Amino acid sequence: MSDATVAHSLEELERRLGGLSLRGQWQADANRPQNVRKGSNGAVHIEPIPAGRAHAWRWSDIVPILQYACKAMPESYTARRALILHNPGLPRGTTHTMLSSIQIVKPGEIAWAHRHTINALRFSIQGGPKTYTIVEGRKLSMEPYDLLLTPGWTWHDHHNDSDHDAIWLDGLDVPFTLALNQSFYDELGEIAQQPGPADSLGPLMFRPSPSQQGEAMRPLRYPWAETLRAIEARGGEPVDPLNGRMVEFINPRTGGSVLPTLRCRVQILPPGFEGRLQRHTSSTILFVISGEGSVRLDSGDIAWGKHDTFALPNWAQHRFVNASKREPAVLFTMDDSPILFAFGYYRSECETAP
Ligand code: 1HN
Repeated sequence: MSDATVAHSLEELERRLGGLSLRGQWQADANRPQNVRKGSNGAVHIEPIPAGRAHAWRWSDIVPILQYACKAMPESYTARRALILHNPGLPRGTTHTMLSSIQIVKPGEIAWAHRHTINALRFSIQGGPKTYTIVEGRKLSMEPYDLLLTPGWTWHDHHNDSDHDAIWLDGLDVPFTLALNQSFYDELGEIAQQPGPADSLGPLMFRPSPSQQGEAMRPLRYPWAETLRAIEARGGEPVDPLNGRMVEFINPRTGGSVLPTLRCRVQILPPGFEGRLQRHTSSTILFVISGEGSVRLDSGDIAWGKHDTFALPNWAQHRFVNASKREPAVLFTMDDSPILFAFGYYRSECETAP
């Protein structure tokens, strides 16, 4: 019997494709979760389902478990004593692109020197002039609410020469870098780098990694005192109905985000603020510096207070609310929008004015 006389079925086609390491476009990702909507003319419209869950990690839960971790794991230099804020709706990470952890370094401890292609930052919570990170030989002190950068492939080790526990929020592009399969990691082989003098944007004492020559001349520490000054200088500007007031940390060399993958900002919600409903394709991790409020989502309200951290998935509808009529709420935020801007993926929507 010639092939032309045999019935041609889709089932048989797909079976044959499979045997040839081929796949029909119509078969691709058929089981992938996504929002599919049909227009009145039957046309199909697809958009993402938010990746992972909106979730808050309470400072009141974090502090005792950090103390427990110090007892259960006495030396921080065997590894980073960092508790990862694991999104309950994801296989890894705090959002699908970013990972945050809360790290504690006890008095006298050193978290030893390493480097990785993963971009990282720290937002200091508890620290002082004797708590510092050495990044490419530059000694960066960690006072409360200072922002410190360890751009990809820069050596970094953390030190606590004070007599108080040092605690900070880490922020890294771990899930994004792993998804691209670009994770390289080196240990220095010594506990710490030889530091230069305290960082003042002065001459660099440690020879930078070749790929980081350009990073040598940029600030890697954004002291809170200066951030506060920038916030105060912007105090008279109109309040954005979505986000309140936003002050962005920028890389002065490029005018862009502080890290190639992560944008950092401080968000101020004035007393009584109730933001418009909005969503965007970037995901965000927010840390509460001061104040109390909530983020209202389709799934309900998530309340937050001082030093809580929360994750906001991409494309999740939300509005920001400051619960206080008297005090502003001040949040440190990091998001993955630079990745989306770079490739033209960034989109946002908001409720129009009432
Ligand atoms: C890391 O290198 C640090 O250097 C902190 O302090 C947290 C979480 C995942 C992967 C690497 C650090 C981290 C991390």
